[in-house]
Amino acid sequence: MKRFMVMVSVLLVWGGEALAQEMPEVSIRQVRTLNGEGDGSALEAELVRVTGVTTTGGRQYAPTSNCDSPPCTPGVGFYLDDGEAGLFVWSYLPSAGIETITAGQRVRVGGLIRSFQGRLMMTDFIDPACSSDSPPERCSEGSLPRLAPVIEVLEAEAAIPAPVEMSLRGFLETSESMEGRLVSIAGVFSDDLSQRLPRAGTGGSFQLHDSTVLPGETPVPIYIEKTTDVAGQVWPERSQADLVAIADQTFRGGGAPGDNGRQLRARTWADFSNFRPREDEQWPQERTAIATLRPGDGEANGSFEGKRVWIEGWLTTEYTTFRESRTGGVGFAVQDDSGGLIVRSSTIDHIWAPAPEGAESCQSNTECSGGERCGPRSVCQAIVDLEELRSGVRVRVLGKIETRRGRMTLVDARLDDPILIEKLGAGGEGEPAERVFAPTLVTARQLLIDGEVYEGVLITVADLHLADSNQQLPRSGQNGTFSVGDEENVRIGVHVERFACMDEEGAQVCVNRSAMSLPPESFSGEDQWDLFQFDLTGIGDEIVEGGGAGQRGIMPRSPSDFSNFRDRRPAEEVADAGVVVPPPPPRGGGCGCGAIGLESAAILLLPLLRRRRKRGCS
Ligand SMILES: [Ca+2]
Ligand SMILES: [Ca+2]
Repeated sequence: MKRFMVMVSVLLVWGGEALAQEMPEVSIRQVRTLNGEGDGSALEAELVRVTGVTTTGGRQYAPTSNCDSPPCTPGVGFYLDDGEAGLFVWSYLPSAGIETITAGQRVRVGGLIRSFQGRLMMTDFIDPACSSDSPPERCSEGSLPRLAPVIEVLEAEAAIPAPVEMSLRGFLETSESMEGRLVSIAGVFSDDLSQRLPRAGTGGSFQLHDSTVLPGETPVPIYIEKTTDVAGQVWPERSQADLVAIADQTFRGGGAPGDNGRQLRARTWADFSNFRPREDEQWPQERTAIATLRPGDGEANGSFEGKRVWIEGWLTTEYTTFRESRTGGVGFAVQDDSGGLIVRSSTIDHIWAPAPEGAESCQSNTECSGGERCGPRSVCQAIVDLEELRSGVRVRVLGKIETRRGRMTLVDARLDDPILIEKLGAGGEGEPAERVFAPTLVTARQLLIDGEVYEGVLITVADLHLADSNQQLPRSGQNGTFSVGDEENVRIGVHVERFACMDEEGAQVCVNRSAMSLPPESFSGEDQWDLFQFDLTGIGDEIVEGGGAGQRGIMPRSPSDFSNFRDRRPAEEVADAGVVVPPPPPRGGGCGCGAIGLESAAILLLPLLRRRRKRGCS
């Protein structure tokens, strides 16, 4: 500050350009040197001159500080780079002439060095004459007169310094010395299909990833001024691009700048080049038999864990049986001749028709015609309503293998790279378009010992009873478990999905439609519900609670998967109790569906169970 005052006392008799002549010439690197506190330039609040080549034209940038109110003209600015360091020059004074600056001019600029929210710039300054002992008259009217940075064009056409090549990670790790410089970053992409560049005439940030800042990590924003031609452009979906941009920093609040608020600043759409499909993950070119995906003995995960796979098979459940959420997505089990697998996605609202031979490749929907859309494998494909995905249909699924709490599932590869589900017709090798698998008959003991083989597979375990008669089914619309056992008292878990339901005569009947205590009131054995036996069909499952071994279990698809109810008690005992009619399966009465009460639901369900048994499962 002292130095500033000395300089001012020398300069006060001159104004304008003459004033600039007296500002000390420094390199941009010197301006970039941090002060002792580390929160601004070593030349903070001083008037200096720097020389460099413009890397942007003027009039690109919106106000970057709170100018005096009311009102002030929109700020204009440009960037300067001398091949060693870069600097933002910015003014809100209409007299600055910054608008006439074009990219690629060698200029000498004099002005005030100032940091604002982490961004260092050369900007307008108060007329030094007003600080003198006898200030001129103009200094006494209203706010103190300000002067814009003084610009001398030394060369009308100069070579713009080459951008500094780096990765997004490298950029985040740069220091103050890189701010204001032109940088180039190869292979940037968005990991969110719903993300859009700002609409024309508006500004905003666009979040970027690359091979060093992966999806799932905090992305790096590029700020797009509303005055650039980037606003209003369309980022081709599932594409990566090479990018040239200004290294920038901006953050709110005080404190040392550190690495806070590193962002890029867009210059022009021409800086986004070489759009091409992303290479970070490729879809497999061959299908894998489902059993191959399973881990071997003693392994937690198979060799496909975290990888993208392609499977084909037939649905063994409805597509909504194991849904990700109440609002959308799909969840179902699929089976081939080798094994079964649970498929889940929270991102899709349609499935695809198989891509025809020689289908057009694409990067976005706009490149596809005839109602087709750009599919996950970057080819144009027709879409099919989700409703066509029924139990028994043949499908191809491309997704990522992910095991959570012991349960292996096929899920979306990434947020912006959802699972691909194609409804297939009959296959070339005699595969039928529809196929209903008979449940594999398994004992509770086999399920415990060889559980992984049966995971995802439609199975039936016979002769089960409630392991503890005091158990309650999970509350309505919630996932949960209860325990069943066989006559050897081998116990397995029943894993209830909140969408384990079936449509029956207009009403949805769910395993856990509403909470109920067992046994139901209509059972004459009173609270001895465990004295009844039933067979249970469902998808073989595993859930690891905390650490240790997984709990093997079975996921019923609907109430009708509980079948063949009968009394465990000796015949004479049953006769004594006067029981003739077996109780309904453990399902919720009342259902939240209003009309059906507990007892009437029981009556409705009995003929239903008989019908299903007659029809058979295979
Ligand atoms: Ca800074
Ligand atoms: Ca497992």
